[in-house]
Order: sequence, then C-alpha cells, then structure tokens
Amino acid sequence: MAELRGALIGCGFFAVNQMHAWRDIEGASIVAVCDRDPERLCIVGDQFGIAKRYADAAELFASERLDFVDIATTAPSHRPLVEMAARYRVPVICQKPFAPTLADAKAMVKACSDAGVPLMVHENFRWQSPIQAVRAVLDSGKIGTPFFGRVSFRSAYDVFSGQPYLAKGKRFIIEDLGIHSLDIARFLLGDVSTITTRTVRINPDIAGEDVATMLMDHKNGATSVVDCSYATKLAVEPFPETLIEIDGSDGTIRLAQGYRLTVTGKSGTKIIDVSPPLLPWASRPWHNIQESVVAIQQHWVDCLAKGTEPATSGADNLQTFALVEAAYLGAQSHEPVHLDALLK
Ligand code: NAD
Ligand code: 89V
Repeated sequence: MAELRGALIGCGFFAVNQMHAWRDIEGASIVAVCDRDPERLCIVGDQFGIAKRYADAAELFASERLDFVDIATTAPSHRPLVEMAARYRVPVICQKPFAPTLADAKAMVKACSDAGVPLMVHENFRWQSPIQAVRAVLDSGKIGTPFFGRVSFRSAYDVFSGQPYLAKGKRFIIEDLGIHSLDIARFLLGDVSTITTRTVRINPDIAGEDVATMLMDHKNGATSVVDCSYATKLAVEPFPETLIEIDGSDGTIRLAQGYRLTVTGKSGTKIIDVSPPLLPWASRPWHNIQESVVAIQQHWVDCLAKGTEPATSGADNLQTFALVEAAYLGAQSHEPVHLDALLK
C-alpha cells in the first residue's frame, strides 16, 4: 500500500511528540505542517525537515492532497478544524479534549459521519503499555468478574510551565487530565450510567479545580472511583503514572507506582514489571505518554488500512467527553448525574 500523506495542524508543545511518532511509524508520513504562529511553524518545520508550511489551515486543505490530517491545537479550534477536514473529505485525528462543549463534540461527530470521514480522538492514555497490560489481565479472566475499580492520578508536577494555558481556564484537572482517567475507567470497566463528583482548588495561582474525586456506576454493575490531583506532594513524584486497582470475583489487579503490576488470582500472586520502553527520542518522566503516542498513531494507520473504526473514534469519545461534562455539572450541583440524559 502507498504511504499515507498526512498534515499536522498545530505545532505546539505536544505536537513535537506526535511528529517524532509519525517518523517512527511505517505506512504514513507528514508532508505538510500548519500553525498560525510563525515561530512554532518554523521550529517544528525545521526540526522535522518539512518544507511545506502553512499559516492557515484553509490554505493547507486547498493546496495539499492529503490522506489524513492530525489536529494538535488546543480545544477552541477543534470544531472549526474538524469540520473543515470533513468538508474536504480528509480523515481526521483530533487531540483531546475533543471540544469545549459536548454540543460541539456531537456536531463534530455528525459532520464527519455525514461526510463519511473517519474521525479519531487522540485519547492516548489507554494506549500506555501498563494500562494495556491491565486490560490484558482482565481479558485473561484471571481475576474473574470485576466489581470495583480505582483509577488514580495524584501528583504535584508543574504542568503549567510546559502548558501555561492550563493555569488560565475555569476548568482544569477534569477537562485536561481527568478526561484520560475517565477514559481509562471506561476502557477497563465499560460505559457509565451515573457519576458523582467533588472538586476543589488548592493552588491559589490557577483559575480552575486541581483536585477531583469521582464515583461512577458502570452499566455492568461495577463501581469505580476516579481521583486526580495536581496538589499532592509525595516522597517520590509519580507523574505521569496512572495507578489502578481492580477487584474481581476471583482476584485483584494492582498497578502501583514504579509500573509494578501485581495480579492475584486463584493460582496465586504474580508481580510483573510493566515499565514502558524509553524510545530513542523520549525523555523521562514523559516516556510513558510518548510511547502511547506511537501506539495510538500506529492504530490510526492500521484502521485506515483495514477500514475499521478506531478504538477512540469520535463516537466512542462522546462517552468519555460526556463524563467530563457530567462531572462538572455534578461538582456544581453536588448531585449524581445520569449520562444517558446528556448523550441523547
Ligand atoms: P500549544 O498551545 O503548545 O500548541 C497549540 C498550537 O496550535 C500553537 O502553536 C498554536 O499557535 C496552534 N494553533 C491554535 N489554533 C490554530 C489554528 N486554528 N490553526 C493553526 N494553528 C493553530 O498546546 P499543547 O500543549 O501542544 O496542546 C495541544 C493539545 O494537545 C491540547 O488540546 C492539549 O490538551 C493536548 N495535549 C495532549 C496530551 C496527551 O497526552 N494526549 C498531552 C499534552 C497536551
Ligand atoms: O496529557 C495531557 O493532556 C497533559 C498532561 C499529562 C500534562 O496533563 O496535559
């Protein structure tokens, strides 16, 4: 099969990881980059040797023959850019958070579906190898039927120096980080019927909440707790590790700090090191996230080749995004929020 021709829109902080990953992936390459900021366009264009550069996405779509576009801008621009891709019939990857609102996200899914254009949300955390390892244990049946889960991300890492916009939004940790944890909970325990949320802001220098605790009823009867914090100072900083506990009818799974996976089943306990590999271009502590970028982008190329729907398609991500919206509603009302009503 001929190599897929892709373009990257948004050459900021995280896009550099996506560009490295595209270089590692067989079957696709980035032929053009776009950013409205000339400095970022120049930095990324030069670093990855991309000669075709556009300041305006409309010009990019009008000028290039593309097999896909990878949108790595922040959320406010996602809807117009995804809808533009749909108009040009170009398959599209969109970074998380999918959109500023659930209404926007639904409209983006509809635009791509009406145009017959594949749409994947770059929801990469479930692609981290330690999380995939947890999923594999569940699939093996070793712990029986899961009835409880905890997905936990607690840290005091300074995310604001790399991503200063995170300090400014009225919504912070659920929209930016909790969205990953909520998606992992769905990935491991299935879709959710009800969510109850409490939030608090500890850091006085930011606008949004930096601590969130969520209790969820999954449709299969399991209960989970998703908790995240950027105000938790620990002896050893765990960023960006997601810690997981799952209790099942026949045993338990614990993914502990240091990528230590403990599985207890009917035949005893096994402890496995599930540390992610350090790719040649990656740097600690981000290597876990960086490896997952390669995995999700490879998945996209495989899906385009086979004509299958990506695991985190736009339609799938509506379920995760609805949890974000529901969490904010519930944090305000202090009432449980039913997902079905939001997803209608
Ligand atoms: P950033 O602000 O550093 O980069 C965004 C870039 O997009 C900027 O250079 C900006 O000029 C450009 N841009 C914005 N609107 C544009 C438009 N309409 N046309 C062309 N260029 C435009 O942001 P970032 O930290 O790289 O984050 C980008 C996205 O990636 C965010 O949605 C963020 O949540 C997400 N992110 C995801 C992960 C992950 O693991 N999945 C990690 C970090 C960030
Ligand atoms: O993955 C993300 O979206 C990042 C970070 C891990 C720093 O929260 O913003």
